[in-house]
Amino acid sequence: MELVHTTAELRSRVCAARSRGEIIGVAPTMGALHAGHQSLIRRAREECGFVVVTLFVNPTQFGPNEDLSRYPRDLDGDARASASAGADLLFAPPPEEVYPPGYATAVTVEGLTAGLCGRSRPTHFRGVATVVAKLFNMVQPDRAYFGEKDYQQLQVIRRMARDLDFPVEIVPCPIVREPDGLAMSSRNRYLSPEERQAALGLSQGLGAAEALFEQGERDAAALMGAVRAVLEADSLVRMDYVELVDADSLAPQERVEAPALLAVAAHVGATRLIDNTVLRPAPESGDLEP
Ligand code: PAJ
Repeated sequence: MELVHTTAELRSRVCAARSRGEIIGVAPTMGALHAGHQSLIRRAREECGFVVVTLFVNPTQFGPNEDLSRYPRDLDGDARASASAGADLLFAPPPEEVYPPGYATAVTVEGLTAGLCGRSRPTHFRGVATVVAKLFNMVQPDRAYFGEKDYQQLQVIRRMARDLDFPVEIVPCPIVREPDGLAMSSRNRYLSPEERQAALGLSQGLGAAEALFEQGERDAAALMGAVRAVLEADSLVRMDYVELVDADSLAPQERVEAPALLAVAAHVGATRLIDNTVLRPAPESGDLEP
């Protein structure tokens, strides 16, 4: 695997691969790579002839009081993790390569960004959409791999790619979890042992709601209440939101009648974590008739 820092080097490697007839895949990341990121890289390796991992801690998607300055950075570890998952190229640009002096352009996706994480992080998705648009133009991938862990981000990027005619297929990848259920996240390394234990409330709350759903519960308030009850039981956890929304439009729902996203965000100590699950009602038995 090769490591490059400039767009010119990146372009020359990608052009060479494309002229060999390879399909180009990309997994955009902010580094501090874990098995969740590696699942995206492995999937790209299976489906593409040339796999690019991008590593850029994007300042524009962090709010003023968020964790930009202390976000974990480990280029050597990330290079090893990318290579072992099968990447061909790691692109790690410095900030001025992405945002040169005088930079003045942004991409805004309306609607999908208003609720869920957009409510408490009002400038976040504008930063994400802008940098992902730029990364798509820099890499010019055929396929781009994103995790369902950041479900709203995935929907925002799908919408942007469609709206702006990026010739890229967005490939969603399932959430990778620790053995006890905690969704893997670069931010998990901020957690003290007590907070790490408390953080289990997110996946356990979602699990409680999933169990109710399996028993036939379709009422959003009851399903969200099951998640809240678990989170409120732990004093180290401060809930940001629990919401049940349509899995495509992200519009709030009162009942689960089509695939619905049950999403949670909470602060555990000073660390903000998110998790989600998609609840899929079985088709009406009539739908199964030939
Ligand atoms: P980052 O948080 O580093 O995540 C990079 C990618 O890995 C995202 O698509 C994310 O959904 C995926 N991912 C993270 N944890 C995962 C897990 N436990 N299971 C499956 N996939 C997981 O998301 C970003 O960076 C940035 O916003 C970015 C898209 C790179 C733009 O800056």
